[in-house]
Amino acid sequence: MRVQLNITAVLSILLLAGGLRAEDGHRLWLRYDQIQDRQLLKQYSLQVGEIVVAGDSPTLTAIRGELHRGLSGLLGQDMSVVTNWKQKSAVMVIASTNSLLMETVGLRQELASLGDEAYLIRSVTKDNRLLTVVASPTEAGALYGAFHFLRLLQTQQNISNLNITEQPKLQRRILDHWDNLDGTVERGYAGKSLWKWSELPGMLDPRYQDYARACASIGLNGVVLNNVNAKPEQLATDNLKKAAKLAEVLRPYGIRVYLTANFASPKKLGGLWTANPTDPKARRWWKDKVDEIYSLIPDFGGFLMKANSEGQPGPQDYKLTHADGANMIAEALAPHDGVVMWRAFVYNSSKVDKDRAKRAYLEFMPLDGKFATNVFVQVKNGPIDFQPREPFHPLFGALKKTSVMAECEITQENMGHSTDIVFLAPMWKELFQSDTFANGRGTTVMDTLEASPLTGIAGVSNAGDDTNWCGHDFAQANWYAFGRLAWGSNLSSDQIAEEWTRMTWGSDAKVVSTVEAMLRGSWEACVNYEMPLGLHHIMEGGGHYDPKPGTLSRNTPEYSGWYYHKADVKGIGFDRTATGSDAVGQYAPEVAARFANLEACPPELFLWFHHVSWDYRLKTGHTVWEELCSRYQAGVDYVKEMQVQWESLRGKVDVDRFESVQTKLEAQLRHATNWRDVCLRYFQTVNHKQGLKLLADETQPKN
Ligand code: GCW
Repeated sequence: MRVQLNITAVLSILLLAGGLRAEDGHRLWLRYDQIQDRQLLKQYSLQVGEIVVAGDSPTLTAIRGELHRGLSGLLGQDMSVVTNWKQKSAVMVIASTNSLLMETVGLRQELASLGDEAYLIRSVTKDNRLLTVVASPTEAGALYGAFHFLRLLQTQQNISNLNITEQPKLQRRILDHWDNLDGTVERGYAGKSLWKWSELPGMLDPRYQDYARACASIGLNGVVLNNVNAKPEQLATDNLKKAAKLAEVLRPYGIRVYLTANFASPKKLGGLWTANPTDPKARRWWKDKVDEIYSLIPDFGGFLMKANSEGQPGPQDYKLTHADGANMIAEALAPHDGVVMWRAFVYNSSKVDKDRAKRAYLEFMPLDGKFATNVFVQVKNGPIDFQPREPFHPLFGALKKTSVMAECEITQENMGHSTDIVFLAPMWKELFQSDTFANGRGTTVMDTLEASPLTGIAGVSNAGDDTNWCGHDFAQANWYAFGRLAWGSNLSSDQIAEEWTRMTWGSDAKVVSTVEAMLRGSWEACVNYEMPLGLHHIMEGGGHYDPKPGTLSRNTPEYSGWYYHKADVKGIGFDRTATGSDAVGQYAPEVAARFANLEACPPELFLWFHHVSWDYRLKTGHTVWEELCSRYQAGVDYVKEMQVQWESLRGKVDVDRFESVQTKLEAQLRHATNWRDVCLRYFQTVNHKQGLKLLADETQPKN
């Protein structure tokens, strides 16, 4: 034991000497370790000079704290923050259009033209001194600007001639937590909930503030604290007081708190006999409850609601519409400027719907224009349910008179939980760039979100109370990427990956290029080893981790693999063209024509839209069966390649995180191989095809 301790101690000293301190991932991308490049370090120290942050408020205190912590760490010396400029080189933060400092640097006019949360970062020379001005009309914008400035140093950019103007494209950039009051997290794979409801409001976990810092650093400005499968008690006074305490910690970081609400709350919590929106007592109940919330949380954002979906109560229980339900809640929130985010995630049993992909459009299109002005309809990225790859949801661009926000899933419910490395930025980019043809060619999903009267986007969080927040050190990249993309950044996935890698793993050239390369194709790899060519929903029904392609449940076919792939001896795929369910008909004609046409349909979505013979020859030159086999194999090969890549970083990243990622990669390989084998074997029992040369011998499906 003694010897072991000594070895550990020696090892830590060696690691420290080599610049690799022990890491546990809890600092996320805000590590602020000293810059190793000596020349750059010297240059930055001269350029930064002193830090000037004038004024006093909780947000300005947060800015001061972050700049002090960040710059002291990066520059390896205690960087004091002052309130007055002393004619030295300085980083100067200004959070108002009226400050005297603004006059000094001559940016007042430009600043006045910027919107809320926007900021600029400018290099200005004054009296022969370099000033780096981070300025915004709002404190929140100044905070984002300060984080941006820190990021420039973290990613080792040139800071001598800065001319940056940033403005978010979407107003509400929210993380949805599917966290329950008992501390469990639905589809959470990183420990328990971050929110310690049993300790609140008396005790405040220091991680709340770190969470706020992380979110603010990537421009997120809202958090839904609790699960969309909402318990009425969440709105009980005691719990609201706890939520108010969390709101207090998050507020200085520009983050507003939202809650989910159970539609039946007036009954289940309020003791009324009905929650019917036409009942004045039910309406009154919501008004009173909302007033109470605002008395505790003055900047409360509003409610996220899952209604008449997967067994949750809703207005249809009273033969009323989603609009009737949403508008009742919206009416209560309107005087306080709160919003309702009403989810469009609805589907029925297969007795009603032969294709569940169509349900949301069928229910929500007739309601276009009927929602109150403070209601969003929150639409999942695709029409089924957070599958590894889906076409964009047909409601994007179709709802013309309704505010629409997008819902993405950061937590890897269907993509290997916190075991697999799956970098989701390319998936979200594909979504945002999809052409809806809503106003002619070139109206992307992001364009439709931006054009919405209220604008917003939500991501289902992957953070829990694990030390490294996300379970997998690489899963932090998805939280990071979501924030950067929600802001509306035009960065490519590669650029986001590079930023994150430099901030999280360091700027060693080999580390940067290797991690970036691993991330780059990891989503496509997961699609390939789980559900390639447009296959979807063939996972097992509980945990959504393993494959289960072969089931067909009599009572709930919509939860069975077969419902989605319809494989038989002749062919495979879901016919969603006019000869089938005609789900393509829900898209703009140009999009529908592309998806419906066998030649034009992208191979990645082929079996989503078409049922074809196993021998149908694709543009790739392979038959469908050959293509399936080769894609499953390519997915597995990618994981093997990531193992080799990671191994090449041994000694270049800290031991703890190195080993943890290595172990996870081994599990990912088992996971990927299992998917490939189970799926190909199953399909082979159906199509009776011979094994293929395309697959390596060990993996060849046997007849
Ligand atoms: O995909 C399903 C998940 C449920 C989730 C639901 C939803 C919160 O399996 O766990 O419930 O989607 O989005 O409402």
